[in-house]
Amino acid sequence: MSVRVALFGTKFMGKAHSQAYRSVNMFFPEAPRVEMKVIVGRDPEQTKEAANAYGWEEASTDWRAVMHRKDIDLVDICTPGDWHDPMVLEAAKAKKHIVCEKPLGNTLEEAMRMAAAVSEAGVRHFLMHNYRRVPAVTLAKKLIDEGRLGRIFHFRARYLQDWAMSPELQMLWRFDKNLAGSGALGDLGSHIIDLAHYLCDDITEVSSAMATYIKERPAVPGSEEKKPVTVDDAVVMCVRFANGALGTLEATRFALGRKNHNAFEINGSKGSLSFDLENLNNLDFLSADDNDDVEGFRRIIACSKGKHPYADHWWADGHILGYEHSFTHSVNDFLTALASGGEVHPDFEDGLKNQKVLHAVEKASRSGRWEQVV
Ligand code: SOE
Repeated sequence: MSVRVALFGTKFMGKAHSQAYRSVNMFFPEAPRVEMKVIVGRDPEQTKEAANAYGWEEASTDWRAVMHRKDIDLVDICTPGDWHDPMVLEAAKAKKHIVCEKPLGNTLEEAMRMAAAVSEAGVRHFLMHNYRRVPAVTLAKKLIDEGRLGRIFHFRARYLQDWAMSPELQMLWRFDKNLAGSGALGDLGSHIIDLAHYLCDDITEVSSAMATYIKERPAVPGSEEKKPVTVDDAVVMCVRFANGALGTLEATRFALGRKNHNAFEINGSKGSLSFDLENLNNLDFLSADDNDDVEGFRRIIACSKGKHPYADHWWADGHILGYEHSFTHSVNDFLTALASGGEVHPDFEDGLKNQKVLHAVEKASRSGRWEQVV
């Protein structure tokens, strides 16, 4: 089986997804073959350059026409958030399968509309929360499912970056609520909410505080003209899970020195797990089954063949994987499910569930009270 793909968006995520399709063809021979048909962008020259550099057969600036092409099976949406809703609706109308960047929508209403559209169209859908498929994180999920942590009491996660701290940094789409939906919350918080859902349970109730530290930014680099920032720079959340666990989640673009620090710790009755993307091949695991005199966190290097998720497809044992592999694994699992008809997550239903949490977090930050996730 081969799958003919069109990808929308030429920037960071467009590049990350493009390399994933190429790597699947190279390293995952059991997956359907990917035909990288066309990449779509706004600027004709930049899009042509991206097509050449990333390995797409063609470049186009006509997103709507590409959605309806007969020689496309799957569309991959890597655009800013405000394009997700119109593109997903059009893709569903054209009966294309869809991969979409996170968070699903800019608002709960959009996410509901998109989830309904794909379900009515009967197309397959996948949301790119790539961190589920860092092998150490997939291994964490396996250990939890096997009961190695026992009953989970705590899930705590933090996703820290620092790229927005300079007041000289100009207004970007990421600072505009109409274009991005929210700031650190949707961009980074949605990832750790997804991990919380994946590794712990559904979040049922939230309290939160959000802050915007830089309230206006130069309209263009170096300009005196300022534009208002309409999203959060940072958010902290306290959450309750359906299984009774308590959680704390923090997402910020103002953690000086932190570039992409995405970390969690989970504590259960029989074990604890700790992960940090800055050492993404490692999973720290403590087991209450160990003798007291050797109790402590052990460091698992999660890339040995026959033992660890996805390792069979890569290099020799312990030869270490990176950020980009998480996209390759995600794309592989989605394509494989497409071929087999099997389940694959996170899909748009998971994205909608995530969006309900994002919505409740904003509501709780305004009300100063605990809010139900509904
Ligand atoms: C923001 O800096 C960003 O690129 C997010 O948009 C991604 O989702 C995250 O994985 C890395 O950081």
